[in-house]
Amino acid sequence: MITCGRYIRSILYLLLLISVQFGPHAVEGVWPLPQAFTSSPERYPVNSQDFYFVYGRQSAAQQGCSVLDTAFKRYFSLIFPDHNSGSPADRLSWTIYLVPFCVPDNLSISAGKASLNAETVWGAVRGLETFSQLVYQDDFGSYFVNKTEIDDFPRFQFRGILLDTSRHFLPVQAILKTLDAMAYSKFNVFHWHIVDDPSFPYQSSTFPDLSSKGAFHPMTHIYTQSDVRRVISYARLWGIRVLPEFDSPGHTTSWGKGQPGLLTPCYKGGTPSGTFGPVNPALPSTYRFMARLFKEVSSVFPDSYVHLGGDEVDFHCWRSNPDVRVFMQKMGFGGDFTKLEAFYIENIVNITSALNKTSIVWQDVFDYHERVTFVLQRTSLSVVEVWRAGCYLCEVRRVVKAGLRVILASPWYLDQPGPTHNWARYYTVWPLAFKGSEEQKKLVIGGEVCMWGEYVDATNLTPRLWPRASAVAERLWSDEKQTSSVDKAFPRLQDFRCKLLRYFNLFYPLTYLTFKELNLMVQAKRQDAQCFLAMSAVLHADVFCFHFSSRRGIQAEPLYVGHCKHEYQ
Ligand code: CP6
Repeated sequence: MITCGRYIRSILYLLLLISVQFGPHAVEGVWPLPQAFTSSPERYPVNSQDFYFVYGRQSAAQQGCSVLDTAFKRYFSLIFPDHNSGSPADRLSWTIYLVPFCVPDNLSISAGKASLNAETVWGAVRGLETFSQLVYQDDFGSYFVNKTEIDDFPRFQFRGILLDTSRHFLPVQAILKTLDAMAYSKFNVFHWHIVDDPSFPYQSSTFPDLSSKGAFHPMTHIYTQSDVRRVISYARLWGIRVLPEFDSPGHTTSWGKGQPGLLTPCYKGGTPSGTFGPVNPALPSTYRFMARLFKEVSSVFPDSYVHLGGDEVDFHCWRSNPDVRVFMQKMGFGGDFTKLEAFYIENIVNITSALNKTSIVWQDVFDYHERVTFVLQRTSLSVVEVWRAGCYLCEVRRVVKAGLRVILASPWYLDQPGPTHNWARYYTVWPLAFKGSEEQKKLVIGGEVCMWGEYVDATNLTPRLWPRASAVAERLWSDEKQTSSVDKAFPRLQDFRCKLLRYFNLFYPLTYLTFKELNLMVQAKRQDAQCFLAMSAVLHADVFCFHFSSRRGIQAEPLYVGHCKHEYQ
């Protein structure tokens, strides 16, 4: 059996029944926009009864390639949600051959057959997504696909979404749903900010007390080892990598309960105040603990990257602690706590690189000290994630000048709702608009949507992410010149939102409301969801629905109201 390696080339044939008719240019409905395409009004009916996904004669991938076997079943159901005669599994016929030559990633649909050439199974999964978006139904429910030729590849290799499962616990189901939606927009990295100050939901096999004492609930609000495996294997089938973040030395309050002695005791007036600060960088036991934790993390999470955090370290507590100050003197750091932070991160980077992991850090680590920059360059493997507001492209430029790779997050904080944070704001970001050489620009490996969890839980995650995150997806996938106009993108995004609703196959009462219903709700001054309409020059119509969130009162969700065929099914 040939397994699905990264470099296996595959050719799939998507067999269609032929009879030529004419219909709309469906390629306009593909989101994110492919790099190159031609489409024609010539259209072919697609009938679920005689539609087959087949491995190509010369394909290196074959039945038994779990990624593509499951992708076939999944996309069959997504394309034909109403197909009910026999399970798709029974209907697929398989023909498997080896590809002896290199083919570009290409999707072509012409009379009689659609074929998809991809260099890797992941490329094939993206191509299946594109194909599924090309199929549409007419007013009578019949399926069609237009004659189309597409060559496609992503602009950036890192297209991530961060979910924060510490501020609010997100049930595994909510994560899996997000992974589905990520695949629809061709995101390929799930950055799992799994633990932080408020709670430690990761159930460590080495240190079970971390979650039994540090989670919101020791049984229900945790991710067991099998939960984590499930998320990773589910993500893999969608071609999504799972990048775990164990953020330290700050953002670790919740670790303290299950690991006494790890955090720095803060002092007030010469005596311990009873509160704790960041991880204690002055104790050898800290590094023994972190080495054991990362040893576990590196075997549980198979990705070659790990996120070490390193952001927002508050020096007050370190400064108040006499033992930390003695350590500073001993190390010759003087009163410069950035050197202490640098020393700490250097040790953690050494621990993770000994485990063959490439580390990613928040920009603070880069900013703090040249010494750290030196270490990161020496390992020459690290990536800096730029998150601070302000002149973020200035920061990107500084980082690439130092020869390090960059992930851009600053302009894409989708946890912030409100009228100013609309999709167009996220769409009109130009990640490479800084002065630099071609080589330096290549160091920008991609970007990331951050969904911090202070005001987000499973009830509002989906509407806060989609369709706004899709705007970022197009910026990270598509050619910038072809996608620079918000006005041109708007009808395509409206169309894609309808596809998302159909895909989700969920009933979101708020997203399904019509203008009339919303007006009625406003007039009725409904307490649970006071919605009002806002006309926007760019968007024609944005609807902002206000929820009472669990923490800090009212939050606004910008939604896009337009009529979707599937709305009331
Ligand atoms: N949590 C962690 C956060 C943030 C960061 N790290 C954050 C800071 C400022 C804003 C949004 C999020 N909530 N661990 C910074 C990377 Cl505006």
